[in-house]
Amino acid sequence: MGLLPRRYIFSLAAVAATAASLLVTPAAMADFFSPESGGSPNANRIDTLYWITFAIAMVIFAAVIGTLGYCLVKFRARKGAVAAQIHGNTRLEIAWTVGAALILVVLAVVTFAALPGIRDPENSDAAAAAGIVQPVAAHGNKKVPADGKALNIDVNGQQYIWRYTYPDGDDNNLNNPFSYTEMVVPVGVTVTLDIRAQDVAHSWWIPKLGGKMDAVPGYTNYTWFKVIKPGVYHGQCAELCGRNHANMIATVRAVSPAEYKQYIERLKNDTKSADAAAAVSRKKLDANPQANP
Ligand SMILES: [Cu+2]
Repeated sequence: MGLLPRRYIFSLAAVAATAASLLVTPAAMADFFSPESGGSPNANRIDTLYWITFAIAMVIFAAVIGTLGYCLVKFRARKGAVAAQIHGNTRLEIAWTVGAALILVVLAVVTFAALPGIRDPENSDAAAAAGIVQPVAAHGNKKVPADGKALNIDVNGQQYIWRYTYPDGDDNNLNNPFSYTEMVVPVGVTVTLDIRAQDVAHSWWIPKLGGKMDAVPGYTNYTWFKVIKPGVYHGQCAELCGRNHANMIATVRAVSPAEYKQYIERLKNDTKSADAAAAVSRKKLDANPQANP
């Protein structure tokens, strides 16, 4: 027999192993207590709302545990002491019912006050938006900034990759610039997303840029973000979508507005030169169907 009974050693080992598994997967720690934030105003507001709720819960937790501790000591078993037999206490019962209801009302008011700032896209920074944002129409669940302009990017989930289609100013959606896995956006510009899936349900999630949004076949869901500072923001498909779900990663790379414009130009030129090369091959093949271009 050692210092501790065997069952305690097993429980301690289990707790230590669980804690260690968090250390080798730092991403799973997120911000540990609260949702990740810092990338976009909506994510920051989600974080603030979380901390307000957490603070209220902590006050209640301290009050409950404090009362419990006080009663444990004050009313502990003593020789000859006889416990009082109590049958209800109307005043106390009304007090804790009204108290609990009041807490719910406070949480509801705070939440509903914060929701519009989380759900509704805000305006782009004027300096960043020039030559990038376009008028975007609000409809159904789709919210747009108050000035009616945004950079609207199409997000398409498929097993097991994300495809992003950028606007190019004309009505033909078939010739738009697009990229896979990494989305490039300008800082300071409000990006509205139309989120779709073409096979099974996926979920778009870049934790530092806001909440998750389901990508469901047959539906279009909408969300937004506005990146505050340049950098790479990592995310992951958040809906188990098949055997390669774990590798369905997504990143948003936020660059200066000028760099964004260059990026889109490069995508367009890449597509143009690929089309031209394909046309040359086509011509060769038409001229000599036996040749392998
Ligand atoms: Cu997926």
